[in-house]
Amino acid sequence: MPVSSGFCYVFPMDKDQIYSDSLANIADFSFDAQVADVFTDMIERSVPGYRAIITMIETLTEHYAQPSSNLYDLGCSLGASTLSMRRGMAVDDCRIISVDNSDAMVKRCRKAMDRDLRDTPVEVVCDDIRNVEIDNASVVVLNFTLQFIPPEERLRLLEKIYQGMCLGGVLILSEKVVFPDEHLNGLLRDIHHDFKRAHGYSDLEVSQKRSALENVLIPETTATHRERLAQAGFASVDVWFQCFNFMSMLAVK
Ligand code: GEK
Repeated sequence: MPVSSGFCYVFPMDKDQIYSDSLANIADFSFDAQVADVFTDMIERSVPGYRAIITMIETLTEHYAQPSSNLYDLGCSLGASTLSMRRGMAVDDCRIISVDNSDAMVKRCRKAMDRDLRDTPVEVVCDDIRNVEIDNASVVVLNFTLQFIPPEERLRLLEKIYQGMCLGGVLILSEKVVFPDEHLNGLLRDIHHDFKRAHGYSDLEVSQKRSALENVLIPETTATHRERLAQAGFASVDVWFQCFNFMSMLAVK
């Protein structure tokens, strides 16, 4: 693990075994304490390209953070993106606001921020990102969070973010996606499951986790995201990263 990546020293890496035993009833997935305890291991073994995206958030912050502005990490979990923003901070007088509505995540995120020695102030807020005011924002990160918001509420959230951003600010939007072509959609879904098996998840774990997420994580096509971002007001929008059915977009105001 590269020393410069930093977050391996901040977060516990307990192994995710939540779905390893056969469950009689599979409840909807929730970001509770059990998940928060194993979250780093879970997301790294489940989301192809996760670490590359986290690393690039540092570079994008270096490029887009404006002096005396706010940066937002919406759906921050344990704060991996927040720490990347902190590492990439190259201008003065900025503040990072990190928001998550999981109490378990927020508690652990606050501890991780205390252990990190960089000095950009971070406020970790336990709230729904739909309730949080966005103001004077030069960088906004939605790293695999919008997919958990009901689709009919996504435009309103993106409009609010756009309204609260500075001119020249960037939104980094990462999402699991589906594809309009049935064959490619099936292929990329299967390849993603192969990725999970290659990272040690059993067939049972893959299938029970998929059931748990079914009504909770609603993926859309890249075209839908692109159109919605344009509708929210963003002038420049495109994909900068994709690995199988996981992608990340930049939307610049
Ligand atoms: C990372 N961005 O490591 N309001 C606030 N938080 C929410 C909401 C909501 N309405 N819905 C979901 N969350 C992180 C990874 S994980 C992605 C983000 C994943 C939070 C939820 O509690 C969880 O912590 C996070 O969004 C999604 O870069 O698990 O696939």
